[in-house]
Parts: sequence; structure tokens; C-alpha cells
Amino acid sequence: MTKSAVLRLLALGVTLLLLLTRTGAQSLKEQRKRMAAASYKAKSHCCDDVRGLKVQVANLTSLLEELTRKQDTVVRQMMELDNQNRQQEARVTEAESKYSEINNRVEIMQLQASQSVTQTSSDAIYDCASLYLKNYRISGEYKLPADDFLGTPGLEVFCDMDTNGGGWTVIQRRKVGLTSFDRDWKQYKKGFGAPRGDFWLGNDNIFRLTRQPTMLRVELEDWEGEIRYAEYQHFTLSNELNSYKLFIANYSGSAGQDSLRYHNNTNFSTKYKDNDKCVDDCANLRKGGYWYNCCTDSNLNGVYYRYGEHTRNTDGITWYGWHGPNYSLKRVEMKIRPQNFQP
Ligand SMILES: [Ca+2]
Repeated sequence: MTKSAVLRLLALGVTLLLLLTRTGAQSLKEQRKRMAAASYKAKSHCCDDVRGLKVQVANLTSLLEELTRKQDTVVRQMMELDNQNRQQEARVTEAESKYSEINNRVEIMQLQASQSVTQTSSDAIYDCASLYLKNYRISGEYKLPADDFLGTPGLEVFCDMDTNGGGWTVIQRRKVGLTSFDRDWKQYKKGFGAPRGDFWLGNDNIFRLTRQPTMLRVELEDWEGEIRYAEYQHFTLSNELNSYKLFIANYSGSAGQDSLRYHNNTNFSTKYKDNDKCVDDCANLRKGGYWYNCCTDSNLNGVYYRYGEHTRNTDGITWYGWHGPNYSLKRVEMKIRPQNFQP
């Protein structure tokens, strides 16, 4: 029974009661009149009249009792309906919040799935910055599509979409320590390691990515968990014919004295490929591939030494401007993005 139906029933009952009461009162008056008139005529009739009135009063009383009972029932039913209503409302609210929660989860899953979707757009995607501008905003692995026009192959990269506005293509990372960086020219040319772990993106790829005006950010973490960074407004590599020579400019950051400046304008050297500016073989001494001068003011591709071993050698992952030549860092990342990138 709906609430309005109950209310209608209640109103009907009350009207009926009033009507009956009024009818009863009127008939009582008439009876009295008749009794008064009759008492003059014949006193023998009086007993019949009284008996009739008593029956009527009894009928009215029982009707009244019945209506009172019905009224109680209706009130109870209304209270029950009200209760049910409140329960329904609570259920609807609960369902709505569950729906919104599920909707959120679906949105997150869609975003994550989109990371692995191969790009089909005709717009060129050069790097993580162009992905960022196409609304890929979650840090992680992405596949940059091959570009027929530029003649470049597809490339798996790790994009940092969080640090300082995002849009960073990570070109180097040291954090696990299980991948050797003491490798030859070919391996540094093509790249090695895994985008989620330790890796070098490859000199050919870095050269290609820095053909547009590019900036570099170096992040350093020591074994006490402190983090410093160095940013260069300008960063470029030459091509292989010019030994991937390094050009950097406009240092800023928190990493103490600029420890890449010493390597500016020097060629890349690796194991079996001594392109440095030294009588020594720096790549052999420092056990990495780098823009060795004579030899280092930083050695970000050096040997990974764990806590306890990290202050005993000169071929570790060093940044002289912060911890000097004998402190091998716990974590390093090098990342690049276009100079004109605006998050
Ligand atoms: Ca040399």
C-alpha cells in the first residue's frame, strides 16, 4: 500500500465517523422530541423508544471503537512505510557511492592500458614530452613508434611524467646494481639494460632525441637517502662520426659544484675505444662508457658499489661536486626533455 493510499483511507474513515456521529446526534434529538410528544399521548410507548435508543448508542459506540482501531493500524503502517523509505534511500546512496568507486577504477585502468597502446596517430611522437602533451600522464614504460619519415625505429622508453612538470625521457638509470656498465662502443651505441631497471638508452637514440633543443636533468641519491639534482638548459650529443661529443650549458640545481662541466666538449669513450683527452685509458680506469676527459669529475656510468663498499674505490658512480671522488652513489637518473616543453 502506498503512503498516499493510506492517507486517503484515513481521511475517509474520519469523514465517516463525523457523519455517523452527526446522524446519531440528529436522530437522538428527533427521538427526544418524539418521546416528549408521545409522553403526552401514551406512557406505555416510552419503554420501546428507550430500548431503540439504547441499541443505537451501542451500535455507534462499537463503530467508534472500530474506527479507533483502524486509525491505530493506519498510523503503524505509515510509520513502517516511512522506515522502509529511509532504508531504500540508504541503499540508493550506497549503490551510488559504489558506482562512483567502480567508475574511478575503470578510468585508472583505461589510463594504464593506454600506456601500452601503439600509437596510430599521424602526429609524430618523438619522446615522452610529446606523449605528455597527448595526455599520457602516468610515469612508466612507453613504446615510441617507428617514424618512417625520419627513418627511426620504434623505441622502448621510460617516461618520468611527475618530476618538475613531467615529460622527461629517461636516458640512464642506476639503482639496482646488477647490470654491468663496463661495455663496448657497440653496446653503448645501441643501448642496454631494461627501461624499468638499470639501463643506457643508447648513444644513437640520445643523439636522435637531442636534435631538437633539449635540456638535461641529473638526479642523484646517496646512501643516506638524500637526493640532489643538476639541470642543464642545453644538452646535445654529436653523431657517431663525431664520437657522440657532449655539449652542455647553463647548470643549475642542488648538486654542489657542476661536475659535468669538466666533461663538456669531450668525445664519448668506452672499453676498447679510447677517445679521451688523457695519456691514460680512462674508460679502462673508471670501468664505464662516458665523456672522459682526464679523467673524471663525475662517473655516472661507473661501477655500482653497495653500502659498505661504496667509499673504497675511484671507479664508482661518482659526482665530485657533492660527495667527492670516492663515494659511489646509491641511485642516479639522467633524463631529457625539449627546452620549449611546457607542462
Ligand atoms: Ca687516452
